[in-house]
Amino acid sequence: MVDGAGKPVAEAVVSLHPLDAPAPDRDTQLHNIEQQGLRFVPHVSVIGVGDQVNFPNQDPVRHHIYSFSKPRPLEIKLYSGLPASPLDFPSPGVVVLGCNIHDWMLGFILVLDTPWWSLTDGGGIAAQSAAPPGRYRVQVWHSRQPATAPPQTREVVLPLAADEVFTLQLAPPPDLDPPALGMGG
Ligand SMILES: [Cu+2]
Repeated sequence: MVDGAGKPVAEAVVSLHPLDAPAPDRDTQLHNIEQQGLRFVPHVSVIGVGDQVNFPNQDPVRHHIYSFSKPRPLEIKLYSGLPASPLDFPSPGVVVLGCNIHDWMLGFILVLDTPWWSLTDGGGIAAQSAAPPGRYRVQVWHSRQPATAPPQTREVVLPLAADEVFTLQLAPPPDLDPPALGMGG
């Protein structure tokens, strides 16, 4: 995985979607996305279709989190502590999280309909050895892809005859730091 300048891209999510057979069944899981230090932790979560997510608020202030994303619009109005129940994510896609109170808060949930995915490392490399031989759609997604850019996809046959190279155009890193307090003026 490289960027426009040919440099390795870390933390891209590479997933394999089988074309010849349905993806295997898997047990659904419960995930946590905390609000901690006025941020979403983790900043990026990868979950499976049908999984559930809890949004525990660890901060001493209330948050009001929302998403307008098509796969899973959501809103949890001003709350402290643990919301009454986790939310389910029945459709694949990218869910962008925000907070009505704290404009800089930004988080992502990538919902995948396959168990075969991995993250690129510091060298831009992702390896996947669990998927059986066959035809797959490879999907590549990164949280810094421009919001309007869909994940990149390509069809491949496993086992690969040669490494596949993807080039991603990425936006600059967002500023996730809460504004400095007491610096008014
Ligand atoms: Cu907030």
